[in-house]
Amino acid sequence: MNAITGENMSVADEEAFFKIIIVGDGAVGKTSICNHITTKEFFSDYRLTVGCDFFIKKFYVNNVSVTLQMFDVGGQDHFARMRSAFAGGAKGIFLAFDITRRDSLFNLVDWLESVKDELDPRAPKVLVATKSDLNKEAEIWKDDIDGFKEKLKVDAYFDTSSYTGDGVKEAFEAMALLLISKYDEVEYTRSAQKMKFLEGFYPGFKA
Ligand SMILES: Nc1nc2c(ncn2[C@@H]2O[C@H](COP(=O)(O)OP(=O)(O)OP(=O)(O)O)[C@@H](O)[C@H]2O)c(=O)[nH]1
Ligand SMILES: [Mg+2]
Repeated sequence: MNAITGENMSVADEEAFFKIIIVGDGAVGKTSICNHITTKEFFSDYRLTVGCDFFIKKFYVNNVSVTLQMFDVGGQDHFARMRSAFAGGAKGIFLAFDITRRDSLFNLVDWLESVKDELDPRAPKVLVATKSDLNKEAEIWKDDIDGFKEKLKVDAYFDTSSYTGDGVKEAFEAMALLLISKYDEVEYTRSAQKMKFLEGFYPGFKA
């Protein structure tokens, strides 16, 4: 039993917990993908994210329970100054672009640049193409995407649609797997993260 938190540490130790961020231009479908993975709801009207939205979802990969805390950063320009603040301490990043808007892929270079100093250097990068149900209106071709996979040095790529649900679960499960493979177990358990937090409040604190 931990004296300060009053919790049985051995229970919390079995769970992984990561903060991740999802970035990309306004209206590419970042909030929609988070809505799909958490509640399966789809809203056809556009409700722009003011500042940042927060979602939480638990996955089971390789017998590990992985909780992802998702920071869904508003993509419209007027929120640009807040971006790096929301990215602080993120352990992984989704880079999202809309297949019907060519600029949204090219702008991911700037998006990554604007948050990269706040990310853990090991943070997995998962590139997601959104709105695959609208592929008749696509403005982006496979060669463009292959070029950006290299340029952004992404760890994985998925075609997704929050409307049909295609590829969404796969993208999040891949992120969860990448996270547990890139970080040491001692870093990602809830208890380890709580210890770090407590050390900040009680200098010299030891479990
Ligand atoms: N057809 C289709 N429309 C989608 C899909 N994903 C999102 N949309 C639509 O695209 C619009 C923008 O979606 P959002 O999820 O709000 O976009 P966002 O990236 O969160 O936008 P910001 O919060 O401004 O950064 C909405 O009208 C959604 O219904 C999809 O997979 N297919
Ligand atoms: Mg949004």
